[in-house]
Amino acid sequence: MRIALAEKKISWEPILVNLRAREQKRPEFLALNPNGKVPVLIDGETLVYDSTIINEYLEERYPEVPLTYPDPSRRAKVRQWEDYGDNNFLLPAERIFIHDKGWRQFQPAELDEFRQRILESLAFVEEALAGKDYLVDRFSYADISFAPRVILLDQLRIPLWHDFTNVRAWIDRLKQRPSLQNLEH
Ligand SMILES: N[C@@H](CCC(=O)N[C@@H](CS)C(=O)NCC(=O)O)C(=O)O
Repeated sequence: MRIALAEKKISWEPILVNLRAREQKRPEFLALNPNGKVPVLIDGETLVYDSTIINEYLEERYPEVPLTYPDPSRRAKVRQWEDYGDNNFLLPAERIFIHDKGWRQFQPAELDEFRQRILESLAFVEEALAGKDYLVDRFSYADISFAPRVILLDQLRIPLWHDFTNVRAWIDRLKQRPSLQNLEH
């Protein structure tokens, strides 16, 4: 969502929610998102939660800088990548990230499994990127679903296999985008 806002050049102000203090489960936050999770977007009178749905809202409300496609076929491809990225890459990457931060502990075997899942998902991305700069033609929500964590692979201690040349080039390309620089993690 922060990447989409930056790509679309929409200014915004953060309202910080302390997850460790479980502020997301307080009644005043549950009134914004009954699931008790961040992120939530407040845009004037409009309230939207869940990053995928927020991104869809941003696309429809601010279409000037497009991050998906008008045609149903490529639009579906972008959504599939978003879904794949969320479940197969972001979820295990997020767990390693919060383990490293000391917010929640996982067992070594679980961490190994997360790393394995990440590598498997990147092997799939490697194939998909053959001859392409981005997952679906130009930069889109497909890439955004991986971006915030894929640029941190070194920090997550995921060694990229030498033969992952397409993934490496894609990461370099992502890192050059202003929307991905100075992204707070
Ligand atoms: N599908 C949701 C997942 C949101 C989510 O899991 N948020 C995490 C932080 S990244 C959260 O709020 N965790 C606190 C909790 O579950 O209590 C989305 O993409 O917005």
